[in-house]
Amino acid sequence: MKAIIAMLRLLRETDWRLKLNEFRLLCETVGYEIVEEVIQTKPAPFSATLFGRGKLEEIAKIAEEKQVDVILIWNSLSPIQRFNIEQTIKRSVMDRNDVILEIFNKHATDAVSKLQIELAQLRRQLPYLKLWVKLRKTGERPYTRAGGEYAWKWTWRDVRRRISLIREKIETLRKQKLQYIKRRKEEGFKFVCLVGYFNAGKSSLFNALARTQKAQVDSKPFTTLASKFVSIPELKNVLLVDTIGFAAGLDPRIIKSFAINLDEMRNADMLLWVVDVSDEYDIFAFRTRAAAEVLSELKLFEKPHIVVANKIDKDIPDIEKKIEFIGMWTNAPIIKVSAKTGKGLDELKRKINEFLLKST
Ligand SMILES: Nc1nc2c(ncn2[C@@H]2O[C@H](COP(=O)(O)OP(=O)(O)O)[C@@H](O)[C@H]2O)c(=O)[nH]1
Ligand SMILES: [Mg+2]
Repeated sequence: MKAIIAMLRLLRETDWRLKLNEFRLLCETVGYEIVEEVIQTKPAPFSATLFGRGKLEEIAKIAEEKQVDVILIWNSLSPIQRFNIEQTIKRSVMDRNDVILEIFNKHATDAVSKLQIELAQLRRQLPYLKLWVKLRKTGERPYTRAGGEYAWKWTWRDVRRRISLIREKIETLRKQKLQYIKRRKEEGFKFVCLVGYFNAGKSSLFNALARTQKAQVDSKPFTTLASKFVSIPELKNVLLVDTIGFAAGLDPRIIKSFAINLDEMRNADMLLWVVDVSDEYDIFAFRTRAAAEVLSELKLFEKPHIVVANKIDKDIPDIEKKIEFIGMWTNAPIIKVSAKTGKGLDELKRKINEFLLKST
């Protein structure tokens, strides 16, 4: 599928290049062939169309010439923006949240993840669908690839019904999961949950600490969706949890839809915040800030935690500056490790033990 990437860049935005590069990577992960990149710089977005009229027409022209299937927009779109852009460009439109959900969809193999993803998609679709019903001309259909398949045959009332059905199902599964955690805790187990940006190396650490291959490691983003639990040989009664990663600028409603994963983070006895310190400084800062903002929003910094500076087998430029940057968010100890070579893992295990002893 051919696609154009587009972004409305605000004048004050200095990290737009990082955002766009990461977005391109995510789009390519879904399988889109990017044929053109269009950027418009403005002091503020146009509220009804995001881009200016002229820019939209330019995108429409490129789409026509290059036979593009879909327009991938970095900015989060409001329902009216999506509607207007689709009407002008006559192509399906996806924003970064749609792209991430599409990646989730590709990687989801378990029922819980699938339900959570469907919930997130429907929740995003509902306001768009309401708007569409209001504005549509008879006989027309929305460009629904981005909005999801339901819009073709479902009214928003159907969607609402489906949402409450899924929510009930998730609630049941959620209770079961919480029961499981509670039971294990009563048996004396401690939960240690890996958190952090996608690709930081959470699944690799999970495998290295537990000497297993249970977690799938991949250079592609968001391979891990469903959580995995494993015990660590040297640490008695500890269950290590690998779960979904964070991304910059994710719609809070998407985060909320992953209630079961969030429960696991919230109910953990301690967290290991995994940070890839091998990234170039700008990218490191961009990703570390994004992860820290999620952790702070979810009040997870209030939990006992250790920062795991991963990938030290690689060249690490600006390490002191990076450590300082992490220190702006937390006073937690920072342990340098390599999930790949095993360096630093003994110290990490000692530290985990120390923390868990302190908290009992
Ligand atoms: N060189 C190096 N690469 C690593 C290390 N840990 C993870 N990786 C790589 O980083 C990528 C993402 O790893 P993964 O564990 O799937 O990250 P996750 O998304 O946080 O679970 C994979 O290509 C891993 O091989 C490490 O310590 N050193
Ligand atoms: Mg993973």
